[in-house]
Amino acid sequence: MADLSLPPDSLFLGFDSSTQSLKATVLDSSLNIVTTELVHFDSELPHYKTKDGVYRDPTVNGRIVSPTIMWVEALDLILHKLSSANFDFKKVIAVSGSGQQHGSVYWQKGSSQILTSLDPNKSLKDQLQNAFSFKESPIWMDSSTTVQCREIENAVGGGMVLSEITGSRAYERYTGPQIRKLFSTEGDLYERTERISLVSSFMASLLIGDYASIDETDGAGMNLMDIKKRCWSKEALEATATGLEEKLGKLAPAYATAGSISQYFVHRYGFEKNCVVVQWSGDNPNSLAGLTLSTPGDLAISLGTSDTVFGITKEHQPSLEGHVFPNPVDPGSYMVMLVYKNASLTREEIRDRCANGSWDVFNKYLEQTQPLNDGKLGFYYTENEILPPLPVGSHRYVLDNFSGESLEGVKEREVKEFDPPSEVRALIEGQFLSKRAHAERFGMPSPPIRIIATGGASANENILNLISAIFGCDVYTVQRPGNTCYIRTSCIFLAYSLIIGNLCVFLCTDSASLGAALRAAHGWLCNKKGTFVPISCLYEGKLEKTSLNCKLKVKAGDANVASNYGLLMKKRMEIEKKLVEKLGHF
Ligand code: XUL
Repeated sequence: MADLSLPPDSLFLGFDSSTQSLKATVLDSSLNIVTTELVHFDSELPHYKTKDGVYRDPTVNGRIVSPTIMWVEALDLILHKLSSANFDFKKVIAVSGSGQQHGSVYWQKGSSQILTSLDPNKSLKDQLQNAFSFKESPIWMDSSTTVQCREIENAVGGGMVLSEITGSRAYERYTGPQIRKLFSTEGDLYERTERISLVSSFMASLLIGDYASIDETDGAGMNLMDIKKRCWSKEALEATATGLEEKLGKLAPAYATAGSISQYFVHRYGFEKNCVVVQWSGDNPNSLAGLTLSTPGDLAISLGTSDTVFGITKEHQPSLEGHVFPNPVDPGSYMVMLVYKNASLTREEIRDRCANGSWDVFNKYLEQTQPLNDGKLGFYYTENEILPPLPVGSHRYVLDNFSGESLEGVKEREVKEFDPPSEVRALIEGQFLSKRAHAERFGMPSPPIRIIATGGASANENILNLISAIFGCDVYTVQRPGNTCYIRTSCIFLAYSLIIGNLCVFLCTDSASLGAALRAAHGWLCNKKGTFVPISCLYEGKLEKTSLNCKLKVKAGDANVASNYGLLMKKRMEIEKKLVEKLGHF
């Protein structure tokens, strides 16, 4: 039998370059977490003056960007922090990572030269300061490209045709519409761009000291790639900008090796020169890997700066809602996904406004109030939402005559406010009713066999109880050794946490950096074998002994409650439809 084992004593490093932070997770060869690290942008790199890791442009509706050089500085800082903690870089035989999806980086002509000759005695920031034609990277929160979306869809024959070709209709945050906007409005800077990277391939480029390919999974988040053939689509490229194919470079499978780690990291941090960098991919695809999602009946819900719902399917069925990507760890299947922009930042806004800024009070309100919230339904958007496409605003309704048994004679009445406990429940019930409704509409399993919850809010048992009640299935979370890791209080913004002295106990729920570390091991193995090997070879028969193991947290509750929620969901979708008809284009 072929030897598919990982070398004992070797380590695998996974990053997650996300909206608010850069995280790192290290796995050993038994796939157990040995260390984690984090750089929080707002608090640890305050000179960029970001809020939540981004700039919200007050002069252009929906324009949201991040300073590209901040991500560069964060990479040196996180490695410096690991080095100060005596982390042994020599043992790392493979590195990979996750990037927030869709965000793009614009390398100025001549930058490849800088990248290939980085000096380990100077910081990355000092050397790459002038490497970008656009200094601010458009990111996934941006919603300023509605015009470009319609132009691209019209040019290829409509939204459904684009979805058939690329896996999604045109979305404002997708990289193609973002590129089209820069091409149309700042043509000279576009001309001066020699390479366009995604956040994922950008970070991989820093590590290999050369332009890394875009991986086929994250590439599907651009409205530019032919999802079946896994190459750039001529029609989509032509509809977007001229000279684009050359600026995008080649595509590569997620399990491929991008290159060896550059001399910069060998000399500055002590990596071995033959340490390989496996293609980085998007944060959601890496979470799918980290949650070891492999059964089509399983659904994952990730609760973070964005909330996402995703699962696996064998077929690509084009739709005007949701997204399809190639599965990053199985070339024979696809990943399907829904994305919500109003997620943890909206939960925090309501916690601050209604619960004195305290998660304890927030949780008490969830415990005090009854399922179905006496027919109170709320829609809360602190950012322009993706799903449904509604602008910033709140809408509250009371359903008169609603008992949960039938919708006959039930009428909605709009109200201005709810009492604080009802507001908290309306927010959380609303977020998960919407997820259930859209997941059902998109053809995801209903009810799912099980839900695996991840991300900061999956540490909140009240929220897990509500997920199980609304979806009517068991809810699992990802288990960690001891379920905690210790990091400095600067991370406090990022998860439900408990302060002990000057440390906080942080529930390690970042499946994106964990998935990246796992993919580093997978890519290393594929590289060693010279061919693709199924990722399950790494953990088959021993999953419960690894940090990848999922744990049952809440058993499926009363089926009647889930069915009552089904009625509330139906009513919510009727109201949502009316709201979209009235306000739906921003
Ligand atoms: C996915 C999406 C977000 C970002 C967040 O389509 O836009 O989930 O990936 O990092």
